[in-house]
Amino acid sequence: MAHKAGFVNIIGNPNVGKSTLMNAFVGEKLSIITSKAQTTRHRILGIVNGDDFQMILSDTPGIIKPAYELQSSMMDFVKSAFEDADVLLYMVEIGEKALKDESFFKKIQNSKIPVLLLLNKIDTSDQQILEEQMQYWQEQLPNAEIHPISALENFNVTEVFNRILELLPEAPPYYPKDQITDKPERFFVNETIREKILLHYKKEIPYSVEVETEEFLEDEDIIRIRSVIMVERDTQKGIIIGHKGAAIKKVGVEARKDLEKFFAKQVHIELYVKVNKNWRSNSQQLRRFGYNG
Ligand SMILES: Nc1nc2c(ncn2[C@@H]2O[C@H](COP(=O)(O)OP(=O)(O)OP(=O)(O)O)[C@@H](O)[C@H]2O)c(=O)[nH]1
Ligand SMILES: [Mg+2]
Repeated sequence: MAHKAGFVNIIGNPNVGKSTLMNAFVGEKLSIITSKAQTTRHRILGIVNGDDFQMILSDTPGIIKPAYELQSSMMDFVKSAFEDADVLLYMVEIGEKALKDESFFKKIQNSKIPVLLLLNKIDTSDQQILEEQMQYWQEQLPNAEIHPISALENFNVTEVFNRILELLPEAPPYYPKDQITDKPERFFVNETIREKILLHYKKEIPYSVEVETEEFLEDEDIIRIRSVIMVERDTQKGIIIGHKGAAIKKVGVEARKDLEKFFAKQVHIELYVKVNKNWRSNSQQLRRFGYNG
């Protein structure tokens, strides 16, 4: 049988469940997930390999109207995902209307490649609402094939996966068959720490934070990590650290637990906080952190 391979790019509004779905397909927690919008900031590849196929999924940031340079870079990742897709997965959640950014929506409507509209979170809905929603989206996007799913509860996920396989073009693999992502180990350390910050801090704090791992030393039975939590202003530094260091300690403990699972090895993490004034609007800093800038 001929080998199939292609890029399957997941796009949609913030918080609809894009990262949850990619992790479900890959079977690994490659992307962090929280109930806050703009959890994902990068384009992250998740590669599913089979004997006769390679499905290269892309998780992308939720589509927003950018207000500062970091967000513009995030939207550049989304744009790039339109450019190389062989199959587009447009994810919406129950109850939502069209994309906040109309130009992106037009691109989906005029797409020349197959579009699967994934109506997610149907576990929160009933049959009548579901039917109304299916009809609504069919009218909005007559070119799309609609699949109701629950990425969280794994409902219809395998069926969608098999449908994507059918749509993949014949091609040789793009990546080595034992590779499951394009991102280095340090990226997952940074993201895991950022996830704990999204979970434990309020308001603008998570959005003002970037994490950089300065040291990643792997021994036979332990990985020693030192990471910097970067904030935009002095006042935020104190908030991250918390009373007697309790808040940052909690971040470290929880991140360590996740990373021990991820790397299947004992992990030691040292965290500290640095002020990097207005890094979100500084193209040089953004490039350093892996954004196009
Ligand atoms: N009830 C329900 N919740 C879901 C489902 N899929 C995802 N969620 C929840 O929705 C929230 C957002 O999920 P994410 O996967 O982070 O969403 P995202 O689209 O990647 O979000 P951004 O990266 O911010 O754009 C999390 O709290 C998930 O647990 C689902 O099928 N049902
Ligand atoms: Mg995400």
